[in-house]
Amino acid sequence: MPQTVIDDAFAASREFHATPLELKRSLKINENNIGYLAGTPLRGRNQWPDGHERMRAAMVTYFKTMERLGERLLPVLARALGMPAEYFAQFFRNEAHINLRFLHYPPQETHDEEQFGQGPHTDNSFITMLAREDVPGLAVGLPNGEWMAPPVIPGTFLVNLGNIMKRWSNDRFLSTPHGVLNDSGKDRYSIAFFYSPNVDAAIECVPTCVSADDPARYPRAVYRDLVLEFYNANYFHRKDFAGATETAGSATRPRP
Ligand SMILES: O=C(O)CCC(=O)C(=O)O
Repeated sequence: MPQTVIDDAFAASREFHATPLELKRSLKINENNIGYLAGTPLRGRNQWPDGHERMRAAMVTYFKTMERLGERLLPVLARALGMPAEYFAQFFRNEAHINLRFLHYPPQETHDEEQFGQGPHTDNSFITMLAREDVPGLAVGLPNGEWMAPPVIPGTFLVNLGNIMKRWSNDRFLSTPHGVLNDSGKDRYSIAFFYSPNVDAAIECVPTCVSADDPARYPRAVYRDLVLEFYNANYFHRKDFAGATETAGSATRPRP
């Protein structure tokens, strides 16, 4: 991943977040989290502001470059679970489900410890690749319940495993609780690339993670249904919003 693609994407994100509030409001997140196309849930067109062509191009280039990176990670993750290298590719073919989120956390003026930039949660993706700059704020939850601030290592992404990986691996790989509290006094930007299978993929615990002693904890499920369930549980703007569920396994303040 060339550093210029990342730098241009951060510049594009700053450009977007600096546009007037009315313009951003006109692109309000919708029922599909991106928009509907031909009535098919989770297949949608992005919403773009008029003008800002360079911004749009930088974001699209970033998206496409990250998608190739995601595809290259699939064999590594399959082998890590003892499966043939090509195993996961079939589930990501003909459009993986990808959300790219350009995040802006203004400095928090409050010292209220419950006032998060993003509350503790796990992602619903297969994996999430996070680009960060040198402004702290992210904390990840460790299995012992402590929170740590992962250092920003130049030239790297932070990779969080998501709930789909947890499900597919029958809990051998857990999804990472994380949250953001920007008390740095500066604006913080990050870019989260949520990489998940095709919405029609049937997710079933992989055979290497299931045995007589360790039976499957999850039934076979179509990824689209899992996403819609997650959106309805977690996003207020969904018409079927059912009320927040605990997604992080812990609701404690992330403490770097
Ligand atoms: O901004 C960050 O560092 C984390 C982003 C994040 O947790 C998310 O979007 O799920």
